[in-house]
Parts: sequence; C-alpha cells; structure tokens
Amino acid sequence: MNKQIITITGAAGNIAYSLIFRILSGSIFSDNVKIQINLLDITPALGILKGVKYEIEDCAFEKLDSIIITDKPDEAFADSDYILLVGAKPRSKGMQRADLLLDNASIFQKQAIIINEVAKKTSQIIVVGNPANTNALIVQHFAKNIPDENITSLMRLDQNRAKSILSNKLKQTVDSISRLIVWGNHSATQYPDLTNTLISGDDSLVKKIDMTWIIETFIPRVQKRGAEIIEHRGKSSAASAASAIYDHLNALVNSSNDWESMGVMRSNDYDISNEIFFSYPLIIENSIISINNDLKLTDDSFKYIKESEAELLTERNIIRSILKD
Ligand code: NAX
Repeated sequence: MNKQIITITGAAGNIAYSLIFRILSGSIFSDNVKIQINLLDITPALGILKGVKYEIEDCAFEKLDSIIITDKPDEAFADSDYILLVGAKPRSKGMQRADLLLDNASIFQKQAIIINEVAKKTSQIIVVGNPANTNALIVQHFAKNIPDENITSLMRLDQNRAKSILSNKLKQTVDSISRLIVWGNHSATQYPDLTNTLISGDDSLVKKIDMTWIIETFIPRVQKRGAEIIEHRGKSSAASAASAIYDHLNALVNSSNDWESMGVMRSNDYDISNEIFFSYPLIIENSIISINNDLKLTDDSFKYIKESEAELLTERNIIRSILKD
C-alpha cells in the first residue's frame, strides 16, 4: 500500500468542508493509495475540527488512512506530499486591501518557514487563501527547500467559471470546450481569453461570437463571478472553490489533456515579470508544468494581461518589506 499525506489549512472553514470530502471520495489517486489527511486551523477552531474529523470517520471512506487535527503547523506539514494552503483571514468590514495583504502575508510567511523545515522537498503546494498569487510569492520566498515549480496558486475556479458561462452562451457542454484559459491574477483584473478556444476541436462557433458580448458581458462576468455568488448566497464561493482545487490537484497528479490555468512563477515569452505568480496557458504532461509560449496575443489581449501584471506588481510592492526578511 502506498500512502499520500495531504495537508489542508483553514480546515475548519467553508471551502475545506467541501474539499476534504471531495478528495477522500474522489479518484485522483489509484485504488492502492491510502490518504492521511492533516487538518490545520487556529486554536479556537479545534472544536470544529473535532466535529469535522468525526464526520470524515462517519463516511467510512475506503481511501482514508488516518486523520490528524491540529493547531500546530509543524505537525500538519510534517512529511506532507500535498499542501493545500486554504486558511487565511477574510477581509472584514472597512478593512483596506493593503491591510488584508499584510495580515495574510504574515500567516503565509510563518507557514512557509515551517514548510521549509518539515515538509518533503518534493511536496506540491497549492495556494488558495487570498490574495492567492501574492501569498504564493511569499511561500516561494520563505520555503526555498521546495522547488519553485512545485508551488502553484489556484486559478482553476476562474477557468471553470469561464467555461460554464461560455457553455451556457453557446448551449454546448462544458466537456466540449477546450483551450479556454485565464491569464493573470485571481482578481477582477484576470483575463479570460477566448482567442484560442475550441468547441469539440473546432474554432468556428467561438469565432462567430459577437465581440461586444465578449467584452461587455463575458469578461466582466467571469472577473466578477465571485462577487455575484456573494450577492446571492451571502457567503463566498465554497463548493465551487473546493471543486476547482480538486481539479487543480487532479491535473498536477494525473496531467491534463487541455490547457490549464494556474498561477506560476516562471520566465516566459509574454513579457510578464518572472518575479510574480501569474496565470498562463499551461501544459501539464507527466506531472510537469510548462507554459505554452507559442500563442500570438492580440493588442487587446496584451493590454488586459499587462493590467493584471501591474496589479500583481503593486501587490508585491505592498508586501516588499516582508520579502526583505
Ligand atoms: P473561511 O473563513 O470559511 O475559512 C478560513 C479558515 O482559515 C478558518 O477556519 C480560519 O480559522 C482559518 N485560518 C485563519 N488563519 C489561519 C492560520 N494561520 N492557520 C490555519 N488556519 C487559519 O474561508 P473559506 O471560504 O474557506 O476561504 C478560504 C480562503 O480561500 C479565503 O482567503 C478566500 O478568499 C480564498 N478563496 C480563494 C479562491 C481562489 O480561487 N484562489 C476562491 C475561493 C476563495 O474565495
């Protein structure tokens, strides 16, 4: 039997409440793999974690090896194969974005230092807690024992949202859509890009779409989908975020037949800084991620992409003092 250790932070929160059960009931790992799940949250949330643990046990998952619940990051990250950094402080009323960036930066700094000491050097780290791309930069800075290639930030929720909005527009199934990628930051500057998108391997349906719909409806709707969910549900996306994390992890473990969107820090041919985590069109083969550097960008696409890069550079400037440590 082969065992994989998966650590989830923010494990008493909303996303984790869907994510844990998706992973343990899902099919990312083959049947001979058992999963040890390490659940980390802050001390006041330990009671909730105990309830979550009992619920996991009550599912009698065949894939479950064992569960650790803890408020100690060194215990949670020890020998972990996959670290899903979901836990973060939410933005409270009246709080400035810069304050949120700094508060969460300090959480990710502390965790990265411990990951550096106790996690496996081969561990894959997925950063979800917002601002995800900039938090990934902090993790990369303080967890130097983990190769940069093993650190990614979640953009798959944006990619899934874009696919489902396009699927409704064209009345085509989601699985017929390929090469729809999202560039940039997980924020309202992200750029969902239909330039290369295919339906059942063919570009004719997408090419017929009115540009006004793309610019005035599609792009802003994807960019602001998170706010739309909050408006209706009164809470931020949780089940769809968990599903996207599952898809992201699945692509890392089992590779992907389609282009993937993830935040990565890489040299690239698109004139984007290689000092930020930015979402590109990615190809994942044999669990190795590479940027598809061959796309021709229209002037409009380049403008959108540069705007998102500018936002990420501003975020990096806000946390620059932390990166000096
Ligand atoms: P919740 O507020 O429900 O849960 C967050 C959990 O993190 C809480 O249980 C809290 O106690 C815990 N936490 C706080 N500080 C911690 C620390 N130092 N160590 C361990 N745990 C800690 O939020 P939830 O809805 O689960 O969202 C989690 C994060 O995901 C948020 O930052 C959210 O903004 C972000 N998201 C990112 C997305 C992405 O695509 N990158 C999409 C979904 C989501 O909005």
